Amino acid sequence: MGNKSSLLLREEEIAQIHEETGFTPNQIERLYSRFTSLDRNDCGTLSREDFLRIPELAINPLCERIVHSFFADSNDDRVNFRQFTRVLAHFRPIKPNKENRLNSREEKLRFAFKMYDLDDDETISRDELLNILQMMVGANISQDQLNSIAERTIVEADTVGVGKISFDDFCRALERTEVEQKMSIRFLN
Ligand SMILES: [Ca+2]
Repeated sequence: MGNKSSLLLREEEIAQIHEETGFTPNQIERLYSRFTSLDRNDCGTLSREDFLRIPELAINPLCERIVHSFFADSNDDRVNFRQFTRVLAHFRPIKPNKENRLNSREEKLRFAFKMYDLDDDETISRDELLNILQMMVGANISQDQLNSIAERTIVEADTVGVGKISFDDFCRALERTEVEQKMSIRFLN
C-alpha cells in the first residue's frame, strides 16, 4: 500500500465518513486504498471506466446500472471518495443494533428502485422493468416470456392501476423478500 493511500485522508475526514456511512476507520482506510488504486490518473476522483475495473462489479449483470448510481450526485461525471463511500454504504450488511441510515431496509429499497427508474420519474414503467429483466436473465428467456413476466409483475404490483410501479408498490411487492441479504455486497474481505 505505498505512501499514496496514507497521503490524503485526514483524521477529521475519516471521522465524518464514519459518522455518515457507519464504516469503521479501519474499513475506511482500506476503501481508500482501493479507491486510490482505481484512480489511475491520481486525480482524486473516479471515472466510469475506473469503476469497471472493480471485479465484484464487473461480474454483476447490473454492473452498468450500479455504476450509474455512483454518479447520481455528481455534476461532472467524476466521483470523489466521499461520494464513493456513501454509495457503498447502501451495500453494507445490516448488523443488529448497528443500523446506519444508509444501509437501512428503506434506503436499500430506495437504491434498488432507482436502479430500475432510469428516467427518475419516481415510477417504474413496463419498459424500465423489461430493461432490468433483460440484463439479469440475458438470453436465457425468450422475448415473449420476458414481456409476459414484466406484464404480470406490473399488474400484480401496481395497486393504483396506472400501469406503473410506484415506490410504495415496490416496497409492498418486496415485503417478504430478504432485501437486507440481497442488497448486501461484501466489498471488504
Ligand atoms: Ca421511470
